Amino acid sequence: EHVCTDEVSKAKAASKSAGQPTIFSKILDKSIPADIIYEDSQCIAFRDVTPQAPVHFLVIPRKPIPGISDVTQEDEELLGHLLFVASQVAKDEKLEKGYRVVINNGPDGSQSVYHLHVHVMGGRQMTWPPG
Ligand code: D5M
Repeated sequence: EHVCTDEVSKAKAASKSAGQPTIFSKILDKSIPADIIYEDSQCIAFRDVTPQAPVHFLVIPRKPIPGISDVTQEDEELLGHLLFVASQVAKDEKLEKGYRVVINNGPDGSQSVYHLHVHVMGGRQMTWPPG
């Protein structure tokens, strides 16, 4: 089996830069713009530039953790906070009919930006399984 969609090849290329500063560091330091819809001392949420649903935003920690596979026990509360914020922003975005929360990790997970982020997608019927 040989899967080679554009998304997948982009993600595989990106994994080679793991550990380097990412585009999300620039969003965090405001050197590039983003549509930020929530921020606090630990995280920010902003709209995804390539939305896969009518509502698609990302919640990212200010701490530059490359991915979910890189967390340590000291990140346990932060991880809970990211999910809590995801739920609150989903409410603000009026996703009362439901939504999907996704964390892509590593090449097989098609992660393309190596700064931990929680995707929240809603506003349409999602399907299962994801690709
Ligand atoms: O998803 C990374 C996501 O990040 C992908 O859905 C596009 C989004 N992205 C990339 N650059 C930007 C900027 N500059 N603003 C907003 N959103 C962005 P992954 O889970 O790594 O595949």
